[in-house]
Amino acid sequence: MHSATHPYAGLFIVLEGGEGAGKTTQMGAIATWLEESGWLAKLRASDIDPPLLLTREPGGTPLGQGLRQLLLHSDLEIDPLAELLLYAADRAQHVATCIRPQLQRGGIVLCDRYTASTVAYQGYGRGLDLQIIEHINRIATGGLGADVVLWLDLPVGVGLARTQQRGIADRFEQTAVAFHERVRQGFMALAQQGSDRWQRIDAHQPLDQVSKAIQDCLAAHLHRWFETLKKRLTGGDRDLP
Ligand code: T5A
Repeated sequence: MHSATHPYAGLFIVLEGGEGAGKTTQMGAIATWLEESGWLAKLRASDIDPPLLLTREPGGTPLGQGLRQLLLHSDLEIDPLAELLLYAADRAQHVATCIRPQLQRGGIVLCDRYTASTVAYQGYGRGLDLQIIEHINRIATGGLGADVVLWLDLPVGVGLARTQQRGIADRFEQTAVAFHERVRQGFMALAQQGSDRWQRIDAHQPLDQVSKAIQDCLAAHLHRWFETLKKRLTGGDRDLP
């Protein structure tokens, strides 16, 4: 069944997880698989252009790139509430100018982090009130939720060790391990809230096994979604409401 988390014809897939979980790596692998397995060709044949939007938070828009620089790579002291609102500003711009238009076109959005990251990092990690976060997430997104959330889960120490091999650490990678343990608890709590849109992927496996688990999960979603999309296109309501 096509999810009721947004009214548009497109498919919204989000990758979530802690530091070094492999999201960026798997985004590329998913894009290649979508091309090679013919899904993007099917969308092009239906005049959906572009068929796939690869994006991320923070930083999926020109405004977001400036915010990302402030949030992750500046020496400025940022109060937790100000941090929350900066992520929300990044998201509001991203949804309005990138995500919603792509879903209205009937295309696929593949996004590295979304609202769950705010719950996990600013809520469980920083300790901000979860109801306030939920409210701000709703304002920033206009209620637009993902159809599929792939949570790449692995032990905190393993993820941080992967990022440390890269050299220079950003603001969050420098934060204490206890913070990242709380973040993982946050993702776990969201996954346990029972939404069938959430799928835990064991990210502590070799790359190709992680990719295979993701593909198995997405294949089922894509088949169901494409059947619905075809009906909508035939009925001419791709852009509605
Ligand atoms: N944030 C974000 C908030 O606090 N609130 C919010 O609302 C939002 C949206 C974003 C930061 O902002 C925070 C969370 C983050 O701290 P970012 O740079 O986008 O910053 O950080 P990450 O999303 O964490 O990106 P990372 O690059 O750190 O992690 P990835 O993308 O999950 O991992 P990836 O693919 O870069 O892989 C890391 C390394 O591991 C290797 C890769 O080759 C790479 O070297 N690797 C593996 N090695 C072995 N086995 C595997 N299976 C591997 N998969 C990847």
